[in-house]
Amino acid sequence: MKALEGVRILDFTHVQSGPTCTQLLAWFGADVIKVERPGTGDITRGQLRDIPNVDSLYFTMLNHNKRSITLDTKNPKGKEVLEGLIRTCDVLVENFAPGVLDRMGLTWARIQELNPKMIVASIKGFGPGDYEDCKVYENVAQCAGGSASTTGFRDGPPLVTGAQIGDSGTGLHLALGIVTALFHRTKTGRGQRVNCAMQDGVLNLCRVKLRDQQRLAHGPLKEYSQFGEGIPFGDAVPRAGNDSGGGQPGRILKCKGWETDPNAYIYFITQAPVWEAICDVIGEPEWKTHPDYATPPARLPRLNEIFGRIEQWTMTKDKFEAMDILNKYDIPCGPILSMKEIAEDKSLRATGTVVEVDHPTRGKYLSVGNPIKLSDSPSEVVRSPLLGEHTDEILREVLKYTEEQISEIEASGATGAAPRMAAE
Ligand code: CAO
Repeated sequence: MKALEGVRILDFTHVQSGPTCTQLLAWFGADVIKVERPGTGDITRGQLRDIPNVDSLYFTMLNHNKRSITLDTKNPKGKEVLEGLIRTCDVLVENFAPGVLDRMGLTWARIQELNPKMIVASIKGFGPGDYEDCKVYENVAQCAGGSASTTGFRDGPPLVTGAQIGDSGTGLHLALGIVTALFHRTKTGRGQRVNCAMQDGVLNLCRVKLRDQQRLAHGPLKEYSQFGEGIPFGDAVPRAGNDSGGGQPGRILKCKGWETDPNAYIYFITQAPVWEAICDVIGEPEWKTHPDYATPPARLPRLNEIFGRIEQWTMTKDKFEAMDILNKYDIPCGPILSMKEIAEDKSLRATGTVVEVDHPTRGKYLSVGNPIKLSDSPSEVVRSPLLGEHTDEILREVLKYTEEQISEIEASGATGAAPRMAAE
């Protein structure tokens, strides 16, 4: 039995943030029913397409293990079906723009009237305040949540990161909120609202930078390379390049082949307890006792020189050779892996973190499986649904509609045209 078996989710999500959340719940065994607009469905089905007329990887990689029903919720019959689903589901998850759910007539009061046990989980760009009505995408959240101003190099512009901390990050936060509300409901018998703002989610992931903002009031941030370079700090946390965000200084260093391979680099951390081993490996044994290098505070103003010397050593090894040598001494380090290397990584395949999925119109593709491993409830990745693939099944099995009722709904246009089939 899967951990969330028996939990039914009305998935009213689209694009990335909400679908990330409901995909996780589906992997844990929840029955996730994705409601999509007839004809187009989730807009990502057609975005960034690599194969004509086939659901994009953007969509397929975010919507595994779900069922799809097409429903025009602005059609009276469609609304009726939607309300039927609200009565039978445990959780409604949505990430529409602010006000959309209310405009559909689905206010919190109406939902509670239909199903007092229902949990309503929402993602918006911002929480209540000046920007509460704004539509938001990933990079807006990264910028407003403190990530962009603290990412990049000091002498360059703010940078967004490829990690989707605004979308997928907030989806993860929401999933935790939902299971927490489900747990709470076992005691209270009542549903509640779960709200996650993308700005808040990003800020939560940038918490160490708010830490540094406050440390600035008490002096320079000595672990930032700009300290050793003698460059004064301003009144806000600066961009720190590849400096480590923790108390153990670290940098990205070149490895053999860096001139031609953009990923021939290693992240190297000069953790204090292994300093002596580092000195031996790089051929500077006298640094173990030299007052300028022997202690962490003495090293802080000299980080550029120290990492420059370590880099002279890493440039003589490829990143995997360097890893093998450094790991023998427990020196924390990590290769810069390209997506190609990750896609081919045997361990990630073996654990199901990278999985090959077969899709009726696309064929085989790679996806990221569930990164959260439960020993008693392993996740199996099932291909994403075709648009409206389960419309009939849901009307019949979940809502218990008769053939006559189904024909009536179909005739009203509420469910749109028949689903696209594999052969078409
Ligand atoms: N049947 C009929 N109408 C439907 C429907 C259905 N099945 N599903 C959606 N709609 C309608 C909605 O009712 C809404 O109509 P109105 O504006 O007339 O009320 C409309 O579709 C569009 O909804 P939207 O405003 O949410 O969509 P958008 O493409 O304009 O905006 C986005 C997209 C992401 C910017 C916005 O939804 C948003 O800000 N969401 C919250 C933040 C968020 O999650 N951002 C992350 C996006 S990437 O993961």
